[in-house]
Amino acid sequence: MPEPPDARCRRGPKSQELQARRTATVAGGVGSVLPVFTARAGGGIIEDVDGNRLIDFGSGIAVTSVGASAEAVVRRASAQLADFTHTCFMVTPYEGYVEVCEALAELTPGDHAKKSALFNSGAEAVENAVKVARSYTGRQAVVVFDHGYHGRTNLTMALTAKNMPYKHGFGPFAPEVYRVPVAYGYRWPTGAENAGAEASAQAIDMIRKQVGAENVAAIIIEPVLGEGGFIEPAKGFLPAIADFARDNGIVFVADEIQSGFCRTGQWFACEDEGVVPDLITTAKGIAGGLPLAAVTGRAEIMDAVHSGGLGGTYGGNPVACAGALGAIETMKELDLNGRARRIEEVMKGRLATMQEKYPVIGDIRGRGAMVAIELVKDPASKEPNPEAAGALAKACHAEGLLVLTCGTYGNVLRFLPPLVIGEDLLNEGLDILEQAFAGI
Ligand code: PLZ
Repeated sequence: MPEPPDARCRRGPKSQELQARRTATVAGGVGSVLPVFTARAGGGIIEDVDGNRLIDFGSGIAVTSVGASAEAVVRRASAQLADFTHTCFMVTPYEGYVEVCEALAELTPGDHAKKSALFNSGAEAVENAVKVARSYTGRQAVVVFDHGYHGRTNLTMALTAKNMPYKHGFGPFAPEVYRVPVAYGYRWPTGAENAGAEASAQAIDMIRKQVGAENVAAIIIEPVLGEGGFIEPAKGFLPAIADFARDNGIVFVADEIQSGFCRTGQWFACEDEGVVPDLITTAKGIAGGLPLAAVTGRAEIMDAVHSGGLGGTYGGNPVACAGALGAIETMKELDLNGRARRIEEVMKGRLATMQEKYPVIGDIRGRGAMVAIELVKDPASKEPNPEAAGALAKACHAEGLLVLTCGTYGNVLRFLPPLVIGEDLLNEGLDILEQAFAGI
C-alpha cells in the first residue's frame, strides 16, 4: 500500500512507488536531493511523475543553462541520433567533434592558437588537463586550493578539498597534489579587502617553500569556486596566481566546469579579471544536458602529448557534440550572457531586502546566474549555520522551489536557474524563498 501523498516534500503515489523500486536496486551511496521522480523538464520547470511542478533553481547542478529541453539541442541531437549514435572518434572521426573544438577555440579567452580534446565528464576533463600539463612540462606536482572541487575519480578526489561525502573512506589518493589557501573574502581573517593580496602571497610562498615552483606542472583553480560555496576569489588573487604560473613555466588551468558557458554573465568567469588561462576545462553547460566535457588550451601545450595519448571510447560522442552545437547556438541567439546578468540584478536586489530582515544571511555573493547566500548563526561571529541552509532548502522544496546547498561547511544555499527562466518565474521562486525565511 503506498503511503498517502506527502505534502511536505510533494511526494505523490507514483514517486513513492518508484522510490521503493529505487531503494531495492539503486546503490545506497547514490543520493538525490528530492525523492520525487522527473517526468519532464524545461523552461525553468521540473514536472514530476505525479504532476507536481517545481521551479528549478538548480539546472541539474549548473548544466541546463539553455533549459532542459532546448529546441536547438533537441533538434540537432535528434537528427544526429538518426544518422549515427557512435563510431568512436578514435576509429572514424566525424564533423561534430571538430565543430565543437572550433567553437571552443573561438569562445574561450585569449587570441592564441588553441586546440581541444573532448571527454565525457568534468572529472575526466580535469584528469586530462593534468596529463597534458605533465607531458608538456615534464614535471609532476599539481597545486590546488582550499574549498576547491574537481570531481570524484581517484586523481580528482585528491584535487578536491572536502572529505565528506566526496573522499571519505575512498583513499589512498593520487600523490603529488598540494593544497594552498584561496582568497575567501567573507572569511579572510584580516578582512575581504586584504584577502586578494595576502592569500596570493601565502599561496605562492607555500608553493615555493613546500613544493618548489620548478616541480609544479599545473595550478588548477575554479575562477568561481562552486561546490566549495560559490566563493569568488577576492580581486587580484587570480591574476597574481596566473602571473606566478607564467613566470615559472607552470601550466595555469581554469576549471570552468561549473562557471563556464554564460553562467556568470560572461562566456567564462576568468574573463572578469582579464585572466587568460593556458588550459581551460569545460563540461556541464556546454551541451544542454548531454554528457560532454573538454580541455582547451594553447596549441603547443595541447600538442605536447604523444599521438594516441589522449582519448576514450565515448569522448566527444556525436550526439553530445550535436547537443553542444545546439546549446552554443542558443546561448548566442538569446544572448544568455545578458540574461545571466539580468538574473543577478533581480536576485541580488531581492536577496539584499531579505538580508535586512533576516540576519541569518551573512553574505550574498556570486555572479550572473551563479548566486548564493552564506548562512550564519550570527553575523558578527560568522559561525556557519548548516541547519538553516537545510531547513530553508526543505521549506522551499515543500512549496515547490528546488534549491541546492553547497559549501565546505554545508551552510550555503546556491541559486543556479536556467538562464532562459522567465522573470515572472524567477520572482515566483524568490517569493517562495522569502516565505521560507519566515518559517525557519
Ligand atoms: N569541476 C568545478 O563543479 C562538478 C558535482 C556534483 P563531473 N560539480 C558537481 C557531485 O556531487 O558529484 C564539477 C565541478 C567542477 C569538476 C566537476 C566534476 O564534473 O561532470 O561531475 O565529473
